[in-house]
Amino acid sequence: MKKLNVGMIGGGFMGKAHALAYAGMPMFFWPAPAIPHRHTVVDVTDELAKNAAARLGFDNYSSDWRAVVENPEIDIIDIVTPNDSHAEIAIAAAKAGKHIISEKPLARNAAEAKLMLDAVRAAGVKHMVAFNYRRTPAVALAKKYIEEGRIGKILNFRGTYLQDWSADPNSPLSWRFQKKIAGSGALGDIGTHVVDFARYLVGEISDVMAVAQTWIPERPLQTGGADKLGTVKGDNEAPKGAVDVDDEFITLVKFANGAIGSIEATRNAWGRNNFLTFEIHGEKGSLYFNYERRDELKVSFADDPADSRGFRTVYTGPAHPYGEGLWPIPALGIGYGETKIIETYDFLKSIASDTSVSPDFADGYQIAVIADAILESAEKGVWVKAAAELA
Ligand code: NAI
Ligand code: SOE
Repeated sequence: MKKLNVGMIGGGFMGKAHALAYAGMPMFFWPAPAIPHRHTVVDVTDELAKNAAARLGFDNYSSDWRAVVENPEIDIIDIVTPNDSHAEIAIAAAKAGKHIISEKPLARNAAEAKLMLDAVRAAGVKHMVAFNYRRTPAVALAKKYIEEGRIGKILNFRGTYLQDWSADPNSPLSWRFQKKIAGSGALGDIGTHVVDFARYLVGEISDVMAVAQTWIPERPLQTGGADKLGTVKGDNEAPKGAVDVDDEFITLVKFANGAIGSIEATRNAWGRNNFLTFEIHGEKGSLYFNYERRDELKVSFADDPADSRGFRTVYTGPAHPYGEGLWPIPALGIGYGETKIIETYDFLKSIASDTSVSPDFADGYQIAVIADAILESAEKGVWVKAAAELA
């Protein structure tokens, strides 16, 4: 079985999730399309990188991502750094002929994302952007029902992503609150996951009409380091820095196929944790998903008997997408790790079988175009077109 050497750039939250997926994928999906080998992990200092290698099971470590990108032993570059370095690393990796998986959002804006797309296309390498939530089996099941026509023509998509880790003003000014690093706030960080759902399940978004707000304009400074997502508080007496990204946005959307809908995201909604939801209404039925109950897809079909009409719950398991590799009884529990394991499986399958995989950098670019359009609409108070030229 082919072994593919991974060079992973970044050893924080996503470094942990991706390393777990490299270790776990062949245990779930056997025969594996290829065996991912944790070759080298990179972080900003040798000390951090050495620590990451020990924790995450990599053979080697480095503080020089350029050297790792150029290393002929490496087959895959995995980008799990904050958003400002995705483009530079991906473009260098493409030039070096490496297959690339990059965390979301693909880049800070559409212009950067386009350069990344051009680079992977010119190099002919495989590329994927890590919108892993669409690989939750219940979400893939919704896609299957839609493709089978079970809910008919789609009329409406209503999507939310609500968290509360930044609602406390003492959650420090990590990279996620700085435009020069993150590109945007709740929009790029979590709203783009909902945009991915909308495009995956309904179709291309053509127009947006948005509002956006920054609720907490300054936060205690944090110098460098991984984002602890509000679990380590800043010092209220410490110097503060300005937040220059959105804390919250809401947008109306029009789809190219005529459907309409809304998308909203905030990290300031006390009581909400990973409240990533969609409700889709079609001419023949409705579907509802909430990641906080990710084993469940709620379904209601128009031809259900009148005396039992209403949402019922399908618990995902062996009969459903990816069921052949996951746990043998429905509702044993799909976790965040499993979504990353499935993502890794599909990415390695695309490399081993020389086929494309979705979402790829073209999807990441179109999502960046939509995100830019949402910001423009919020600023100008007008509808904005959101379609990229993808010739
Ligand atoms: P984090 O702050 O936990 O970790 C980032 C790591 O990258 C740190 O160890 C940092 O020292 C290192 N780093 C920064 N610049 C570097 C460079 N130039 N070279 C090497 N290492 C560098 O960040 P987290 O949460 O892991 O986020 C990373 C990326 O993953 C972001 O793009 C984020 O949007 C995305 N993400 C995606 C999630 C998903 O569900 N798909 C969940 C969380 C984050
Ligand atoms: C923080 O809001 C975060 O870690 C995002 O960066 C991820 O994309 C999301 O999946 C979980 O929350």
